[in-house]
Amino acid sequence: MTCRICNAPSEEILDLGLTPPANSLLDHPTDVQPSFPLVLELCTACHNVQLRDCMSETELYRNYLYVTPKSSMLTSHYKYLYGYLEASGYINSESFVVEVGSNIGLFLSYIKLKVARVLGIDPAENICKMAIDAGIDTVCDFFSTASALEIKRQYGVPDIIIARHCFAHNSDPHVLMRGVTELLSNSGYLVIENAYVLNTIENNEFDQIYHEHMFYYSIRSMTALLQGHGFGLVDILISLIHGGSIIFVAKRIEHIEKINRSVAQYLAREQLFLDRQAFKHFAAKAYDIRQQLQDLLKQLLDDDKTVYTYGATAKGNTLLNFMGITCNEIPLCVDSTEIKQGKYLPKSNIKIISEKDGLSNPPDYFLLTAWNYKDEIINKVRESGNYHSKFIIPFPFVHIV
Ligand code: JHZ
Repeated sequence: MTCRICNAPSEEILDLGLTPPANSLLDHPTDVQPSFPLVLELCTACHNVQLRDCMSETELYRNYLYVTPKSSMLTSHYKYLYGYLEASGYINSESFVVEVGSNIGLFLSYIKLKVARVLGIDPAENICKMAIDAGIDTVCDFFSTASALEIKRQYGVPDIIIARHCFAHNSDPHVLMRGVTELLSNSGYLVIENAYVLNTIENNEFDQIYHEHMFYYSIRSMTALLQGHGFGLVDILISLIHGGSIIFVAKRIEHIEKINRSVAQYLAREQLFLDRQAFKHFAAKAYDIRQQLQDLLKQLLDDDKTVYTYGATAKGNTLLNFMGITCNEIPLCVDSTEIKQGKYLPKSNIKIISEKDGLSNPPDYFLLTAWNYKDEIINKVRESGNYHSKFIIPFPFVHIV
């Protein structure tokens, strides 16, 4: 197919089969569950990694079930991110900050008192309502030229636009960049945080592939995208959040005065390790991990052990459905998000229960589908007095804690 960043031809890397959208949780296990292909491709020119087939954004996000969880790891990440941006002079107490894909506004709540003004924009009506109820001014819309113009008219021009984990969520990121070009002040900064494809590949995290993730950014593909809109990178920050994320700081090219050496350093590392061979290895590893997990689960069930999953995550659904696991093997999934509880995971039909219910009647093993919160979740379970349940961690290799 064709690269949606630079239009060069793309080659298939991995086909995970037909899968329902990861956050399409079911009210009843008998509900109709349409499935769509999940095929990953690599661009031969700009190294962009993308989903071959994209679903419509309206279908995916208008009524959305992903609510940013309350997590000490996330709070530490907000502190780290804000601290870095401030120390580098990209943000200060005078800044007007717009966050794209602001969800329930947790990041904006964290920085609200440190800056002059904050505004969120998010397309999910149910989620925006939660943000507004929490006191975060939020425009309910997709980010585009039209909504950017409307924000400019109503709220003015921001000094910084932050987009955390949403540049992958649109089949055409040029739409997002056109919105940025329209809205951001001339010398303003654009901060884009996303799962970093080099981490995804190195840690074998094939479960990061699902319909909401239409792009898997590298420094090279992000540079190609930005350049098409007159922007260039001025800094890069790496974080452990969400299994390994990258934070790109960009500016209009004509306003760039200084480029931090992190950009050249991380690019050199990427050029060394992110090649065709790495993607071949990644694809092979997906099948290895599937086999190991299937064997482990069979052995545990043969030994009459009980297994639940922990975290009704989007990525968990890729993992379970690629493994072919259903409620016949794993009856329950524990998750802290109220609006997910009582629903069923798509295709596997595993029922979601609260942490309280999961912890009052714990299984022998939890398959940790929210492995990115590993330490936090294991501590929580141990602090509840449960020293019995073990945890199966799927990545970077299958192991038990
Ligand atoms: P979490 C989401 O992916 C969706 P998911 C999205 N597409 C994206 O890009 C990434 O985030 C960044 C629960 N939990 O964040 C809450 C507990 O039960 O890994 C969540 O449902 N107890 C926007 O869905 C889930 O786990 C806890 O103590 O793969 C975590 O979901 C904690 C900390 C979380 O993302």
